[in-house]
Amino acid sequence: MQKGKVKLGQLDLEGALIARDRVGIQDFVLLDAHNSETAFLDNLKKRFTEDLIYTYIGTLLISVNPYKELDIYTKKQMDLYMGVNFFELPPHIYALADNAYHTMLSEANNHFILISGESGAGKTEASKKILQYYAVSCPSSTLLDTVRDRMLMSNPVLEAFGNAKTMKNDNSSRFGKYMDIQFDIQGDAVGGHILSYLLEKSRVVHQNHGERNFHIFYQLVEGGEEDLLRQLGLERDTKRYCYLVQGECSNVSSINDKNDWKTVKNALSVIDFDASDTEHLFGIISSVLHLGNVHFDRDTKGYAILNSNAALRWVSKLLGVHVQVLHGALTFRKIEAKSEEVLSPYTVDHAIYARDALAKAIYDRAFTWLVNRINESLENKDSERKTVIGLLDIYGFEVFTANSFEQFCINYCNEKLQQLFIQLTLKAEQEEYEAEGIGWEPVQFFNNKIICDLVEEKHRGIISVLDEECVRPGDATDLTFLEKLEEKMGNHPHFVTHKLADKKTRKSLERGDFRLLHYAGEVTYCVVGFIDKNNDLLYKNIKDMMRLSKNPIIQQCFPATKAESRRRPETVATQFKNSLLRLTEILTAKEAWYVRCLKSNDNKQQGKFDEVLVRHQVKYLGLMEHLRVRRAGFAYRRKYEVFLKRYKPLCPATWPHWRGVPSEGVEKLVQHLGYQPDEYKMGRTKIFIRYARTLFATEDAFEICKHELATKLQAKYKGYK
Ligand code: AOV
Ligand code: MG
Repeated sequence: MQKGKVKLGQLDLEGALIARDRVGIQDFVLLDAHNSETAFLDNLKKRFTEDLIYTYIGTLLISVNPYKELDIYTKKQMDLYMGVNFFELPPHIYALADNAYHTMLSEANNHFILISGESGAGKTEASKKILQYYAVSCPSSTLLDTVRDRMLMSNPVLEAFGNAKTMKNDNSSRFGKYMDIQFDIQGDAVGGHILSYLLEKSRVVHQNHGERNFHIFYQLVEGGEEDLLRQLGLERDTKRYCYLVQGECSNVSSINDKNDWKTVKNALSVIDFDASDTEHLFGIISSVLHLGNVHFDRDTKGYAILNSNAALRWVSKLLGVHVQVLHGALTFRKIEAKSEEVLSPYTVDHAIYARDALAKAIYDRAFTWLVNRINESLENKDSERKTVIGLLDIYGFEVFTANSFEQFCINYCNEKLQQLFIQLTLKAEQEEYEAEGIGWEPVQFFNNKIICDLVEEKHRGIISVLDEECVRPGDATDLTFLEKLEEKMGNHPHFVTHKLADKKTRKSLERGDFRLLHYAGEVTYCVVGFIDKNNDLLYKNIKDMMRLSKNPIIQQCFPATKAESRRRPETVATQFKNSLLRLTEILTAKEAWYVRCLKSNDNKQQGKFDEVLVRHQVKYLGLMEHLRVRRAGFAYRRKYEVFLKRYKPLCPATWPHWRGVPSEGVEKLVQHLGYQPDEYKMGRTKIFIRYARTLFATEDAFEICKHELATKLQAKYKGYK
């Protein structure tokens, strides 16, 4: 649609909207057989085969992972989508980004883009595309170029430290990320802020077969300069490091660690890391590798003694702690009894446990430090009013052969986001029609609140039961935790254990497992390690040692506290639950946009559309229900006052002033504009407009009218100059 050519009363922009040829329909709202799942899938598949990976449901964007580079993310494409209405061009992630941006500017409010989908579906790629679009397309000034570069460069850095190869995805996010991009009133990107969520730190010391540790370790060992490796005591051979070999796949064909190292080094310099920061950061990364090579033997009494000193010396040097103190902390536990301290020697298993706990703590805290450091470099200190677009990219739903506490947290997080989606689209939308007195046939949907409650409910949910076992003195173990679960939630329709397995899912279950029937599918969790990972305790002498470290980053990661607080720290699951609650609050205060990513197949194979897999995702993501609500519902709604205030120049009866009741003014206005009866409904406080195109056409008319008014005014006042 060309601007300026709109004729009011002829609002149907057929040519641009309905392209029904071989490329399928670009907005499901226009699909004839809108109730048929098969027609829905056919359309997705048809488009996917033509490399058209994006399709709309109204303003929601569906993206199907093509597993190949497409030529649709060029600067030329970005320019094409800039400032253009949603439905004028083929669906694109840029269109969504651009519309969020322009709505933010014109309404001066905050927005967020929720990117969801299971592991490997394309969330991280989508979030990068959006960020690139803002960085490249928003108005620019040299001063702000640094901020943009830093925002872009924060990505490779965080991915290096927070992503890893899993069985599902060669570049899987192992932390959750929410990033605010701040804009000033002119629309310039002026700053950013990142919140990170629960890093999967167990990966530092253990990887399942076919998986890797975090990318940065391999990048450093493969790509690090000779001098640097010498300084860090590293050899250029990932196989020499116990923490890197368990998955037996240090080389991955899709990953070039050497090149990635260069990218990360360059990115670090852009986000303002100086030589000393870099030296200390990589000192820490290397200390973890050396720590993994510290081994223990058994002495005659069965206690742990150090096998060799070489690795230990490097750890001591790089962390800036005394080698004797380190030795002590890894082989003895300090127990405080009344006024004296007693040293109790570790068994080999215990020593390994202490070593691994230290490695995880170091890496996890260094990661948090890194996020804070990036935030400092993105901070905009200017107090001028800013609006934001938040980008949410978390770890997707995942099911492995063995699932533990980490998957439990990740999948719980996905339940929460699905719940938010339901709340904001299916539920709130339908409730609003009711409240506004708009006639409405309710659309049924599966509400996963029941599963969220099962996990998080106070005093009754799985997290509560786990926390109780974690503080119970005496003989609490992973198995007693499982027993408590059986006792408390045995009857819950989404919870299954060994005893109940056959009745509910007809699939047998190991004794130490429990199964949750998640919105996205069944997951069997092994309880081993739940108590320990949830407690996440670090022995006191290890903490004391780290506080005396000479490495300035470690000093910030293990700050000296005056007196160790008597209060028990919150458990990992509870902290995570609370951080998700805060995230929900942050998001619900903003206007939402959705990108739903679908995985095309399980083999990362390009061009393959696995119908069964895609159908399953379409189902559990609630896309059909969303479409039903969208089709029967209204694309836009505005309070009468707001609508009238903006569009009143378009009608002689309302311009320049409408003195009557706002709803009557709106009625006059839309009749003058030629809205057809099926295009809108009048609610109690708002006008509801069925199709986005109606509003867009009105908006275009408004632009023309504004222009005409301005010209008239100019002509009128010319004489006064
Ligand atoms: P995820 O973020 O959703 O998974 P990614 O965004 O990392 O998934 O995508 C996985 C892989 O799919 C990428 O590394 C690309 O190879 C490919 N891919 C995804 N989107 C596109 C695209 N638009 N064009 C081309 N290739 C793409 V996870 O973080 O595991 O939940 O936890
Ligand atoms: Mg990801």
